[in-house]
Amino acid sequence: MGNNLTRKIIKEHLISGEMVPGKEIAIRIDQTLTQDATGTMAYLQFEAMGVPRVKTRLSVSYIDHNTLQTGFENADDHTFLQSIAAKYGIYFSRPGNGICHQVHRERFAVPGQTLLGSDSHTPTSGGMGMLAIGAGGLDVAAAMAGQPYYTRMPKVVLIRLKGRLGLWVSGKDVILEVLRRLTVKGGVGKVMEYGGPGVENLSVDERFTITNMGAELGATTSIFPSDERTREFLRSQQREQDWIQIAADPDAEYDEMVEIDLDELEPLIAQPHSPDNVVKVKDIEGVKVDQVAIGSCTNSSYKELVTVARIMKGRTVHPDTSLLISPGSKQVYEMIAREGAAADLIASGARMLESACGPCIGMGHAPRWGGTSVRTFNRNFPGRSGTPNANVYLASPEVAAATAVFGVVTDPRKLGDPPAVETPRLFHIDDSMILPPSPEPEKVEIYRGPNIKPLPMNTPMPESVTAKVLLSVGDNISTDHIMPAGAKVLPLRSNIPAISEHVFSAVDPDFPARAKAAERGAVVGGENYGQGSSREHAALAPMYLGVKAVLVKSFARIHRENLINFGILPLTFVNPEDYDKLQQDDEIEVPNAREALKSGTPTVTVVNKRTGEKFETRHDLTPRQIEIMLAGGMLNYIRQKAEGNGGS
Ligand code: MIC
Ligand code: SF4
Repeated sequence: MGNNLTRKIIKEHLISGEMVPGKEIAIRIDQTLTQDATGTMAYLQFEAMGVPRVKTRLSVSYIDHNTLQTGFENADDHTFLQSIAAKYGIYFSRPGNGICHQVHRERFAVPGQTLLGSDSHTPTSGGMGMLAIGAGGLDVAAAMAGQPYYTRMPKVVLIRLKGRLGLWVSGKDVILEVLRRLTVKGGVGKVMEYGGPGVENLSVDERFTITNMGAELGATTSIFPSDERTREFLRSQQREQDWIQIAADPDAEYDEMVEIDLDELEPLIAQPHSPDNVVKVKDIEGVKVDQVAIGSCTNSSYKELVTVARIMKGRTVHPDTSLLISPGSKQVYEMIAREGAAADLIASGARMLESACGPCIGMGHAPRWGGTSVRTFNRNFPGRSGTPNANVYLASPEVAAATAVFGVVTDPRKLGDPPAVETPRLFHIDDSMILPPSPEPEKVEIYRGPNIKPLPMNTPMPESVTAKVLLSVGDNISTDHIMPAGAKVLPLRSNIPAISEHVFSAVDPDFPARAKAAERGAVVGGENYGQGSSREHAALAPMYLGVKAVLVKSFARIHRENLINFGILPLTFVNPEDYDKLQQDDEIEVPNAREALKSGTPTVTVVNKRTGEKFETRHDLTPRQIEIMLAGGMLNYIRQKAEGNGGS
């Protein structure tokens, strides 16, 4: 039996471990990317590792999230990041150059290589046959220091595509259909590998939309083969030399298979408040919409924005709606400006934003109180838009544009024939906003603004772990619930003491005070706890507040890895009913936790001291992760190892 594409790339990069689903593997990382909201922590951690220059083939630091600059903090972080990049051998994509995933796929992604990024949408580059994985900043820092990336060997799911998309149906509808069928936890522990005869009918841009939003399935990553269309794309970016053909063997084996007939898809839309709450647009037509936002790393290609411009041409945005456009990269922005499409958008009343994440992460342009926003983005978790009670829908640029015209959710098929827009044969290439690292790194001084506070450290795990239950939450809690982003909180990403005051703020504003009073806390949750962003602040800030353990029915992958990296015990209930036996303020204990972890059994017993009840939980830590937990997190573990080596 032949190999699938995922296994081929993993095999080529395997450093240790067995390629058996669920077992820990270590893979070599060729490229890394960071963005400014996770990057400051990642580089502080990289500095702490004492490595003079990155050891990857390529590392890029992007400025794209924190660009609102309502105070000095963001700009200080940008200067810090620019100096770090110059000193340590990292390319620096300046603010204004675009969103990391859009720029990376345009200028850097390479088929067959591996990419680790401190952002959960890093899998976007999988659209051209790269194995691209999102992780916490500490894992990315370790990769820059030359360490392999440790993760569990995923199962590989074949998403077999056949047929061809109809008029007004796009890549966004493909991934919304996958989400509708598999749900936001359907991809946990899996790679979604696209194949079948329908692949060649999808443009590379459509593939990027699909791999981008594969993050919403909780998947480790998503990947397409690299074929002739990939070659054309790379040629149009003047990078044909980076192309290789890479695909699954014709007789490749998969762990699971899903089949999608592209001919049968219709325009789809995800309703509030989850990306898998998907229905046909025609079934909810007429919902009044206050705001339409087009852009983000999911749907910002040249072709999409020109299509939107053609729809808006000669029309005015509906009086009850506001239209926002945030092009994903300078390349796209400059080209739609030169082509005239940007002028048509401006003439229609669209509000042109800079090339950055912007409203996608609540950096400005929050909808009105209780308002409705239709966005081409990838997430619609409660509060993420910056308005706690806004209703956010996710759809394609075509649906969004039709909605902006009529002021209500609209099926674009109503507009007649779609505009004929071609993908350019040659993009405008200008890398002048990407700064190469300094040839004289010893002369580079690192700039540190007053908002950059030292990284807090955890303490080694005590013999028995005791904690007070601070909060019990339900299923699908996202990192936007645990550690919100948005214009108020994002500037604090480099200041853990300050940002920790916002942990769970939308769920329970008293959480930080209660956690500090308890000194040792625990959080109880349902299924898929920690879905969404890769932000390690959702582990680091609770750790700072004294959280020692999180007990849930199941975890999202990146968040669980982040908890381990910062020494917080991630426990899952062996019997999910035990979830109901824990209440806020209960005192719990994991007696002899150190011994239990060292003994190698995957379970530990938890005692509820209020009721005296005992129940079993799984930690499922690998031997390496057990060492990390005992040391009180990855940085302590690395230090201990370094001291151990130094002493011997
Ligand atoms: C997001 O889309 O949630 C973000 C903001 O890009 C995050 C990263 C972050 O929180 O900084 C992500 O997806 O990982
Ligand atoms: Fe930026 Fe939104 Fe993409 Fe995250 S999902 S990288 S916030 S555009």
